[in-house]
Amino acid sequence: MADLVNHPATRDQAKVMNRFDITKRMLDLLRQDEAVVGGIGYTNFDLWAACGGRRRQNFYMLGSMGLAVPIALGVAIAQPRRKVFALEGDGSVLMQLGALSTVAARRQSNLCIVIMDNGAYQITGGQKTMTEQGADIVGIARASGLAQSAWAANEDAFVELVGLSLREAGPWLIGCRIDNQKPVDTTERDPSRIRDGFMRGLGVRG
Ligand SMILES: Cc1ncc(C[n+]2csc(CCOP(=O)(O)OP(=O)(O)O)c2C)c(N)n1
Repeated sequence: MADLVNHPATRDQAKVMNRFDITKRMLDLLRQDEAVVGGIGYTNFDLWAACGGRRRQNFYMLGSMGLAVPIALGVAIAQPRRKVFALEGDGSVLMQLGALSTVAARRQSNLCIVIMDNGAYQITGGQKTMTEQGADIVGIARASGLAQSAWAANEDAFVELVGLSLREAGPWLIGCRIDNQKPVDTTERDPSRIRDGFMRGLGVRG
C-alpha cells in the first residue's frame, strides 16, 4: 500500500481512465458525510452525474477556475472532523497552484485533492494545457509540500488511494489521467440552489 505513495507511477505510466467511472468509484467508497467539491469544467458535471444530483454534501463550482481546492480547504478548516474532497481539472489547478502549498503548509489532514488530468481545457473546446507539454501535477504537488501525492496507476490503485485517504491523515493528492469522453450529465445551473443544498448537507442551514 505504501508503495502507491512512496514509489508511485509516473504520469506516463498512469492508465488513462474515464472521469465518470472513477468519480462513481470514489462516491461508492464514501459513507455519507464526506464533503465533495467539484471544480468548474467537466469535473463537476460528472460529479453531478455520478450521484444523479442527489448528494447534498457535494458542491459544484460554476463560476471561476481554480477554486475547488480553496473552497474545499475552507470547508475542511471549518469542519475538521469531516473528510473533504476537492475534484479539480488540470487546467483549473494550474491556474491556482499556490493553493497546493497553502494546503501543505496547513497540513490539512482531512483534505484529499483529486486532479482529473485530460491535458485539455475540455469544456471550452479542448485547447491543450501545459500537462500536455511536460507539467506534472503530482510532481508540482510534491514540490509544494504535499508529500502524499501520487498518480493513480489504474482504477484499482485509484480506489486504494481514495480508501487510504479516508482512513489515514492527509493532506492527500491523487493524480488521475482521464480520457476526452464527454461527461454523462450536466450540473444544475442555479448557484443559489447548489449553495443552499450544500449548506443543508453540511448541517449549517436548517
Ligand atoms: C478564471 C477563469 N478563466 C477562464 C474561464 C473559462 N473556463 C471555464 S472552464 C474552462 C476550462 C477548464 O479546464 P479544466 O479545469 O482542465 O477542466 P475540463 O474542462 O478539462 O474538465 C475555462 C477556460 C473561467 N471560468 N475562469
